[in-house]
Amino acid sequence: MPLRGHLLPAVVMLLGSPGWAWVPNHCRPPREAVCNFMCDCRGCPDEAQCGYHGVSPSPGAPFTCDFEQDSCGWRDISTAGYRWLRDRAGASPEGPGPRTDHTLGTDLGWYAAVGTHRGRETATAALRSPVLHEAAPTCELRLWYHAASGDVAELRLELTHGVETLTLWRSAGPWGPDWQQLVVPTGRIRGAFRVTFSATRNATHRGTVALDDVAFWRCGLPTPQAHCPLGHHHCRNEACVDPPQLCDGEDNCGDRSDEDAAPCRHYVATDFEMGLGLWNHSEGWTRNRSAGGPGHPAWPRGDHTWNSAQGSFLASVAEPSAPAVVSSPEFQASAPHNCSVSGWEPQGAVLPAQALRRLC
Ligand SMILES: [Ca+2]
Ligand SMILES: [Ca+2]
Ligand SMILES: [Ca+2]
Repeated sequence: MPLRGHLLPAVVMLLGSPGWAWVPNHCRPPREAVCNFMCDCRGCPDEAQCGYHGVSPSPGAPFTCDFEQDSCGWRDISTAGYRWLRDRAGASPEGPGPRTDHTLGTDLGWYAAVGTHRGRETATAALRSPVLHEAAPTCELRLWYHAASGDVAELRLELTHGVETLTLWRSAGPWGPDWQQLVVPTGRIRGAFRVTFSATRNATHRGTVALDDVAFWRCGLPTPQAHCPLGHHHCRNEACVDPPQLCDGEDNCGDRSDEDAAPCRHYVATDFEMGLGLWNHSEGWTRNRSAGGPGHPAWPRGDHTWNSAQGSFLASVAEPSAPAVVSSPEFQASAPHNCSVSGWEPQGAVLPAQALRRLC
C-alpha cells in the first residue's frame, strides 16, 4: 500500500506565548488510509475518532477505547429513549451502569451504558462504530460488558460490510454479575465496514448494560518494506508475510498476492464456491452457504474464502456417530516437495471451510 508518498511531515511552530502551538496538517491520506489501524500521519490524526485511541501505546498493542476521555467516535444510533450514553457511577442521578468501570476498577472510570429508559415496551439500543477500513485476517474485537442476569433480553454484535450485515455474536444470557470479556474474530475485511453493539430489552427487563475497554487486536495489514527477512515472501504491495502464510487461502498481504497463481503453483486449492473440486467422493457432507437456506445453528456466519454469508463451504450432515467422508483422487508421491494438506474450520467446530492440497 504505497501511502507514504502522500504524507508530508507535520510542522510545529511555537508562536512565543506559552500554550500557543500551530500544527498545520499537511497529511492528506487517501480515504482507505483513514481508520485502517495504521498511523499514516505524524501524530496519527488519520486514526482519531475511529472507535479507539489512534496511537497504540507500543508496537503490536491493541487499538483500544476505554471511554475515559470520550467515546472515541462510537455513536448511539437508537431511535427510542432506550439509548447508549457515556457514563460513570454517580455521574448522572439515574445512571444505569455498574458501580465501577472495567479500566480503572473504581467509580471514577467511564464506560458506555444503556438502561435509563423507563418505558415498558420492547426497544433496542445500538452503539455504532465509525467507518473503519481493511481488517487483517488476524483481526479480533475484544470488549468487556456488564449485564446483570435478568436485566436485558439480548446482546448482539454485528459487522456491516457493503450491503451485508453479519452477526458476529449474539446471546440471550444468562450473564454473570461482573464484567465479562467477549473475544470475536472478524476475519479479513476488504474496504469499509462498521461494527454495531446492540442491547434489546422487553417489558420484563430493565435493560441495563455497560460496555468498556473495546479493543481491536492485530487488525492492521502489514506495511510496505524495502526488504523482507530471509525466507519471507515479498508481496506485490511490498509488505512481507511469513512463509506459513503463503498459499494458505488467506489474504495476508492485503492485496492477495500471497495467494497468486505464481507463488502457489505447487498447490491445488479448493474453495467450494463452484463445486467439490478435487474432493469428488463425498458422503455425509453438503456444500452450502449461510445465506438464503434453512441453515444450521452450528454452521458459521459466513465462509472462509470471502468472509461472506454468500460464500460456500462444506458442512457435515451425517447422523450422530456416523462418519462424514470426503476423499480426493489418488496422488502419486514425488520428490522434492513435502506433501501436506491444510484447511480451515470455524472456531469451536469441525467443519472444513476450505481445503488445500499440495501436490506430492
Ligand atoms: Ca491510517
Ligand atoms: Ca473505562
Ligand atoms: Ca496467505
